[in-house]
Amino acid sequence: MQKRELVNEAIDTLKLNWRDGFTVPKNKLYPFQWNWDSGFTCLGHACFEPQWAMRELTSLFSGQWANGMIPHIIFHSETESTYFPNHDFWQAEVNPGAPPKPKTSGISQPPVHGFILEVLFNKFSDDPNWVAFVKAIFPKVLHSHRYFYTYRDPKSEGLAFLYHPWESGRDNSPIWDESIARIEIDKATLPPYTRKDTQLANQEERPTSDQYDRYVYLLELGKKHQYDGPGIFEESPMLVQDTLINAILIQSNQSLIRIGERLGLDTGELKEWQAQSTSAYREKLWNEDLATFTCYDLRSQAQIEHKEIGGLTALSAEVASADQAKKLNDYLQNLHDRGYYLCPSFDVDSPLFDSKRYWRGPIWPQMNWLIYRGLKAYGFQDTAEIVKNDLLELVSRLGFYEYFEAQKSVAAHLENGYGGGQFSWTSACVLDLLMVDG
Ligand code: 2M8
Repeated sequence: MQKRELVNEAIDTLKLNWRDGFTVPKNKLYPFQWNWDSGFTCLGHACFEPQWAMRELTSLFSGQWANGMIPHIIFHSETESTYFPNHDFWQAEVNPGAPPKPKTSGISQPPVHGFILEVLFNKFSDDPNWVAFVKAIFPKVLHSHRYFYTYRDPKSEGLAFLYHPWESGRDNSPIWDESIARIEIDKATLPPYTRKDTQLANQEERPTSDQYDRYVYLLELGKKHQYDGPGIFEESPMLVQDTLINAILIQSNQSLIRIGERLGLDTGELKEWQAQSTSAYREKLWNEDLATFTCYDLRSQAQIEHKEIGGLTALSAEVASADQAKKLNDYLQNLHDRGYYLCPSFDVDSPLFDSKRYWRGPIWPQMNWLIYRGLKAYGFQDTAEIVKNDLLELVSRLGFYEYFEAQKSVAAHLENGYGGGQFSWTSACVLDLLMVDG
């Protein structure tokens, strides 16, 4: 596909997934508004219908809880029935601070909205409507960061924990295997449920049914503690300081600090969080032997020793030191030399690598967008171009899919990507890369 065709198809896909106020990631497979998907989707709106970006964020923040949390799903429709778990399974009303409407889930996702807001603000800062919008939403984004520091960092380390794989955005990554293996599944007490995803996407590309049982167990655990109670920290078998969530938090803190300084808003709290988070991230999560950043398991009190995509987001957050960044760049160059598309979501040399199954190996478009920008920020222009061009090649050859095969030799024989087609964040990131970066 030529550039013009790619641009047109990306715009058509975003229009197709637009629901008069917000965007679904993919019709039927993901029929509601998702937290970090919405952030990336704004990048696409900004290229052809900037008003939609304002409406997208306004819709998302209409689901914000009193404690500051932006839920990972906003169920704008209560009748849509192609997704599990729906709002009635989450029962967010167990927490008195959840809004009565729209209905929401009870956990969050990587807080991308601070840095997305900065991208939008940089683009439209001459427009008084945008300045007013940024000023109005700034305290809400700030409050969503406060949620992580208040409820997810009980020892005030500057690193937020997660207790459900869905919060990480990388649902079935092998990095969670050990944590979720600690769960003892008792079918007699697990509430009955029916998955919908495997009716809409290839079963071999989705998480397994055993993993779903564990996702439901952790959802029930959260519900039991009103989704923000201290019992979660005490009881959850999964308790991890994640590389991705914390890198995104740091990246968004920095964006909010810059926005706040330009607009004369108070950034004191942000600066305190930021100072603590950046040094904790660099020291506690770096693994010298693996030459990457790793998640930290608060239950076993040890790093989760795997190379995976979350560690690379230290580049986009610009939290890596020059030496750490060079090692991450070498890692990517090596994968490129060995015939992989950049950036595989998991260590290709691990027996746990699966180039087809969801977050256990495939290429994810929004991750390439982040890592591309991170590499550029550190001056690794060549690798940045590979990361960008690999994504554009995959999309133009295989379509606007949710994720893609990582091995070039395998992808050469494929006619499509993996998961859902006509995917929103794929369209938005491609549009931004083509229209903004040329
Ligand atoms: C995937 O996760 C959802 C649960 O949130 C699912 O599998 O049902 C992940 O890829 C996640 O990162 C993404 O936000 C979501 C919607 O695209 O799908």
